[in-house]
Amino acid sequence: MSDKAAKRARFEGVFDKIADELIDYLKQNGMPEEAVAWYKANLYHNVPGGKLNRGLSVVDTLEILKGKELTDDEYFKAALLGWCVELLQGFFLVSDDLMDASITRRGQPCWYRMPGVGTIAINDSFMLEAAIYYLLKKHFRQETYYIDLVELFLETTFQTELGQLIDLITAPEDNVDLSKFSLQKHHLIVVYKTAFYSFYLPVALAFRVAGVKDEAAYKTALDILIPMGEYFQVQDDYLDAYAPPEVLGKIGTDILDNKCSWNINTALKHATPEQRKILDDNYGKKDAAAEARVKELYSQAPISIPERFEKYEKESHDQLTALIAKVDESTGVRKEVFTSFLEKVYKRQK
Ligand code: GPP
Ligand code: MG
Ligand code: MG
Ligand code: MG
Repeated sequence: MSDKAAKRARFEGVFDKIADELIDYLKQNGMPEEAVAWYKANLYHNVPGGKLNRGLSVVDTLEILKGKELTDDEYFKAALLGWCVELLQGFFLVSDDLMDASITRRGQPCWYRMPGVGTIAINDSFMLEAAIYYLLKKHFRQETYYIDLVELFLETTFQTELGQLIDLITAPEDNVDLSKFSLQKHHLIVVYKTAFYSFYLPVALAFRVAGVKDEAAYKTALDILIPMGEYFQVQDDYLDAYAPPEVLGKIGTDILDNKCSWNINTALKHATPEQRKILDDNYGKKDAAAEARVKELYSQAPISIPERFEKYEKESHDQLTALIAKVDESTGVRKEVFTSFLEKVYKRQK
C-alpha cells in the first residue's frame, strides 16, 4: 500500500467509530429502529466516499505543525475534526444537489433522488450539520480552544451560505441574461461558496489544535488558501463541462442551470459577435441540444476553453507557489502546510 493509500485507510477507519457515536445518540433518545436505520443510511451515503482532501488536510496540517508523528490521541482529535469538515461538506452537497437539480454525485444517485427520500433530504442535510456540534461538544468541550472550533464552523458555514446565495440568484432559471455575468462576480461567488470551508477551515482547525495563537498566522493562511480555493472552484467549473462523468462521479449541470461559471465568463470575454449570439440563444436552457451547442462552442477558437484553462492552471500554480515562498514561518506556520494542500488538488481530474 502506498503512503497515501495508507493515510487514507487510517482516516477512513475512524469514520465507523464516529458514525456509531451518532447512531447511538439516536438510540439513547429512544428513536424508532426505522429512524436509526435512516440516519445510518444518510451518514454512509453522504459522508465517506469522496476524495477526502478537506478531512485529510486537518490531519496533514497537524502532523506538519507538530513535526513528528502524532500520538494516538492527537491523531484521533485531528481525524475527528477532519470528519466534521466532511460532515459539513455532506450537509452542503445534499442540499446543493437539490438546489442545482443534479443527478449523480460520487458515482451514485444524489441522495434526494434515492427511493423514498425526496425533500426529506433537506432535513437529512440539517442532521449532518447537527452532528458536527454534537461531536465537537462530546470530544472538545474541555479544551480551551473549544469555542474557537465552534466559531470556525459557524462562521465558515455562514460564508458558504452567502456564496451559495449569490451563486443561486446570479443564475435565475426564468431569465437568462449573460450580460449580468462577469469574472469579478464569479470571483466573489467562488471565494464564498467554496474557498473558506474547503481550504481555510481545515487548516485553521489544525492551527487551533496545535495551539497557534498568533493572528498573523491565520491571516497568512487566508492569504494563500483563499486564492487556492478559487483555483479549486475554477477546476470544478472546468471539469463540469470537460470531465467524463464516470471519472468525475457527477454529471455537470452548470450550462443547463444558467450558472455564472468560469467557462461561460471566459467564453463571453473572447467570443466573436456570432458566437455570442449562439451563447445567448442556448445558455441556461433546460435542453440537451442547446447544452451540447454551448459545449461545442466552448472548444472553438477564439473561445478555446481547454487551452485557456491549461494556461490558467499553470499561472495559478506559479502564483500560489510564489505566495507560499514568501511565508514567514516565525508565526508558527509552515510552508509545507500549503504545498501539501496544493499538491492534493493541482491538475486534478476529478
Ligand atoms: C460548490 O458548488 C459549492 C458548494 C457545494 C457549497 C454549497 C453551499 C451550500 C450552503 C449548500 P457547485 O454546485 O459547483 O458544486 P458541485 O459541482 O459539486 O455540484
Ligand atoms: Mg452543484
Ligand atoms: Mg451549486
Ligand atoms: Mg460545480
